[in-house]
Amino acid sequence: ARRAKQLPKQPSLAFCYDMLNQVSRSFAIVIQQLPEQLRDPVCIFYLVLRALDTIEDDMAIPQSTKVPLLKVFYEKIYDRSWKMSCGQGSYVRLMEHYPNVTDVFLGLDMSYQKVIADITRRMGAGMAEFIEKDVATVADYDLYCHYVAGLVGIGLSQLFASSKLESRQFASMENLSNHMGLFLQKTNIIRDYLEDIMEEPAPRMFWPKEIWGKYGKTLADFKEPGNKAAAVACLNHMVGDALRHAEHSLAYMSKLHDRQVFRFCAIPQVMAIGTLALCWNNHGVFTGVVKMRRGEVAKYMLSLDTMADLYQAFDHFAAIIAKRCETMRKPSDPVVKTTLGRVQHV
Ligand code: PS7
Ligand code: MN
Ligand code: MN
Ligand code: MN
Ligand code: MN
Ligand code: MN
Repeated sequence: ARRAKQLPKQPSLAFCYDMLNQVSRSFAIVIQQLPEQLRDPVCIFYLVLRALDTIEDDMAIPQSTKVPLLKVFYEKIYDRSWKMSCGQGSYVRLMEHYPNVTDVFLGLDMSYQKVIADITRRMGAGMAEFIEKDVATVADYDLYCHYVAGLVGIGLSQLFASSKLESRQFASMENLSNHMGLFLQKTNIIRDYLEDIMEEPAPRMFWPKEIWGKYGKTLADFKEPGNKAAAVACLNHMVGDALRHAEHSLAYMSKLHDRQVFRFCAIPQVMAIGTLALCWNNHGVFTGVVKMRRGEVAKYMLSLDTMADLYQAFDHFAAIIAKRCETMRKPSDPVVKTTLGRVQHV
């Protein structure tokens, strides 16, 4: 024990937190605020899924290699020698030095390892399914988002229950957990329109044709200056759809007991509704990056501790959306009307 104390912090663990800070500013902050028993498991869960997503996103990997790899990746997370060169930016280093993630993963409690491996298996299989098919219907859209984000919510709930910090019911709250993930993921998909359509060598789009088909002939048309009105109408339909999940995410968070776990869950959800409020009726989504101001994000990071704080934040952004619905040229438009109904409901 004396020797262990004198040694530097486990180098693989240092690598993992260093990586987390490089790849995600916002998750890095909320993960590091978690209670100690959940911090490393959630950090590793994040990095394992990031690695899986790096494979999914890398268009240089031929489909014939990628599909089987996505399906077996959950086995590689136990293999101390597994690594790969792929991805871009900081993800290259994550993949090259992946054995550091494996080292920390293999030191986690078995119950945590099982949850992480099971979710990774299901996500990889789902990603593989959507490599071979497009997101066409709203049902496809919900299913793709279930695979890449709803499952994260389901896995996190299982980790919360395993840690005993939250009640056992979290392990079986799949429906509400799924809504938590869908709310975040749909916000990311809406906001990333331009980034994803400009993707080289080919765009990767997740907006369902069942929605955009009502407004245009192709998704790429929406960024053309001549199609502003249709683009914004489509965007509003997408934002209205994402807001379906808000009331369920509030119901989920009302069941949490631990203050730090609550903050971990609530901060990203508030950023999501804040981002949706910014996106509503905002043509900027088609020309650049729409992002909440740093100061506004910081304000919520500092003071989101109770359900009352959370309702206040949701009300604030819902009211912004409602007000902008009411001042639109056609507030009687069905998309505007349903959205208004949804934000008045939260
Ligand atoms: C709290 C019950 C384990 C914390 C957190 C890496 C972010 C990458 O970034 O468009 O535009 O390139 O390719 C529910 C996170 C859902 C998932 C999905 C909340 C792991 C996160 C791998 C549930 C996050 C949804 C984005 C798949 O696709 O991304 C509670 C922790 C949460 C990771 C996210 C990410 C997909 C994604 P980008 P893409
Ligand atoms: Mn990605
Ligand atoms: Mn992806
Ligand atoms: Mn994205
Ligand atoms: Mn992005
Ligand atoms: Mn992306």
